[in-house]
Amino acid sequence: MEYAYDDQNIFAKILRGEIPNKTVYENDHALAFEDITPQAPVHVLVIPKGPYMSLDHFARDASAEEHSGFMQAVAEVCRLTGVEEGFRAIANTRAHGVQEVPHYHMHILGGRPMGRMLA
Ligand code: IU
Repeated sequence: MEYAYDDQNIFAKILRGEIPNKTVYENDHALAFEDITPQAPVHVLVIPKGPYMSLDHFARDASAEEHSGFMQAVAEVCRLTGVEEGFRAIANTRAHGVQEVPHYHMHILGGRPMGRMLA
């Protein structure tokens, strides 16, 4: 499952500071920022700082420290946005998953009840 990471994708540019973002939380291995087109009162994207295109690439290739840093960012986003009543985490993946930006990102959606959704 080899892949070519496109370092000109928009999230790579955000990570390099070439494009501004509304940061919610950042650590050594992950950045969390507000989605530019929010689909819910809380809509935050959590991305790793490493060059991973999709969830399965990150799961396979990232180090323990990167995994830990990413999940710490998820936890901080949940704490900071106050989604105690629940939320939805989504990782759209490549063509069938309708992934638009080819840098792995986890959507955290909350602040209202989500609709039932499997596909
Ligand atoms: P995807 O289908 O999971 O790849 O969704 C990409 C998300 O990135 C989508 O919700 C966009 O609104 C969001 N986004 C963004 O926050 N900032 C941007 O500059 C761009 C897309 I382009």
